[in-house]
Amino acid sequence: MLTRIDHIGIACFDLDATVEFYRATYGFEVFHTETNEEQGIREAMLRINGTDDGGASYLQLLEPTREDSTVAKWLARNGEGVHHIAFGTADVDGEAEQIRGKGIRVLYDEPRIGSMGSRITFLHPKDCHGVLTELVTSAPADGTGEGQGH
Ligand code: MC0
Repeated sequence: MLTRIDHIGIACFDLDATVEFYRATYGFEVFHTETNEEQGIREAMLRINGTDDGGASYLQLLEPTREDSTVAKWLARNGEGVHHIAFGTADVDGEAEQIRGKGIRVLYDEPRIGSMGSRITFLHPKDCHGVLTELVTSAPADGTGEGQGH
């Protein structure tokens, strides 16, 4: 079951300037930053709100770290903007399996490591009405109660 919007991924050219925009305009503060070399991005997670299940939703600001990354390619073609949405689930493996069974392309055979130690996979945007869609099981430490048994 998909239980929440985990985050909205926003591609940007200058992470620090974009973080400052969200701070100055809306008062959102950086909750976490990291670089994910496999995905070719540097990111800032802005925590937007807590949810009834103890989880949270984030804005994920993404700056590419290399020219051959998916985000760099997307920015070159589209400019800055919403890059993907991510749904939270306690069972990313099971969800991916079920969705694959519906004929939708799941991009990874096995979930990979995402932000804050989460486990993630992606669905092809061409099979999702133009939206690159991510499935996320958070690491247990983030308070969502997800990630148990992984
Ligand atoms: C590409 N397309 C998109 C899109 N990216 N459509 C909507 N949203 C996007 N973000 C469209 C293109 O416009 C093109 O359409 C078609 O898909 C093929 O795109 P391409 O770039 O030419 O082709 P590929 O196959 O090289 O790449 C597309 C693909 C790739 C979705 C497979 O971007 C991918 O593997 N993405 C998943 C990984 C990712 O995005 N990582 C960065 C975030 P036309 O009509 O021109 O054919 S990492 C992250 O977010 C982690 C850290 C986390 O959350 O924890």
